[in-house]
Amino acid sequence: MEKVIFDGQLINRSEASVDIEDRGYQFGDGVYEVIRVYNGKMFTSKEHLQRLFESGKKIGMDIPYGLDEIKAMLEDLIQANNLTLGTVYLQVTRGVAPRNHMFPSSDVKPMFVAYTREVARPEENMMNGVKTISVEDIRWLLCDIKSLNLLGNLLAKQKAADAGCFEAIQHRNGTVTEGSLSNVSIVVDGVVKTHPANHLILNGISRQVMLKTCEKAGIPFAEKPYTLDELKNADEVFLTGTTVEVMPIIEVDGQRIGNGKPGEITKKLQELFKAEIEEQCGQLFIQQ
Ligand code: PSZ
Repeated sequence: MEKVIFDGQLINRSEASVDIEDRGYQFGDGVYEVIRVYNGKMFTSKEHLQRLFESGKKIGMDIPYGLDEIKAMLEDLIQANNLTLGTVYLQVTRGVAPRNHMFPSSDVKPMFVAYTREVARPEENMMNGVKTISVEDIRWLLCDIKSLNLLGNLLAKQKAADAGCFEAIQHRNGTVTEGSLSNVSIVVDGVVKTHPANHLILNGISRQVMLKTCEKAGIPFAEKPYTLDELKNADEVFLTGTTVEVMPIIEVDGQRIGNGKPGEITKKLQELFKAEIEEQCGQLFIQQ
């Protein structure tokens, strides 16, 4: 029987039912995280949970449990569902209260829910690279918050899917920000360049892991904005994200990147990323 965490309790999924006046359901008034699970162990859980607390703080919402308490709950959930390779999704909303734009009184307790899902590593896309399109970034200006409000991201992703592409690369007036569910980096003359972690992007945990591996391996990098034009003319382009890890981009708007194959530095970063996973979660085996 699949288990979920509902209002902090581990229960059967079939017994969990969300109140229609949950503020997450009514307003998208809440924050969330997705944490990767390899070999039954969470990867970079501390960083994800710290970001959850930061997101909560930025919207004036208390997370109703401590970091270690949440980590223990998630470990119990993963174990209860026998999850080895997948993700754990968790969200906290501002709770259940009669619909009103103003925040409810402080006696309304935020609602914590979590569930797991089996997700394979996207081996084929990681090996061959993916095609993308560019889209205008029409989202709000607090993209550093991992908020439940994802309409802008959904519209971007759907445009990509309709164009037969894996991801949409968003830009504001020609400055590349991020993907719909990933961060975007380019490689020019051996230097990795990625948008700085400010209010225009989500500071991806995978982005941070990737930058850490650059530092360790002596690969030069810069957290600086770059244009869509620079991206299209870059030697290499890649995505980072919880489910995509380090994923090569081979095409943007029908135009090839480099020679149309995953680049050498991207491949090196994939290996370094995998080594970070294996250090925390143990050895990874190729699927199938
Ligand atoms: O289930 C999925 O496919 C997931 S799991 C995480 C995401 C999607 N997205 C994370 C994300 C994002 O939503 C945006 C707008 N930018 C960057 C990222 C990458 O963040 P990390 O590396 O923390 O997952």
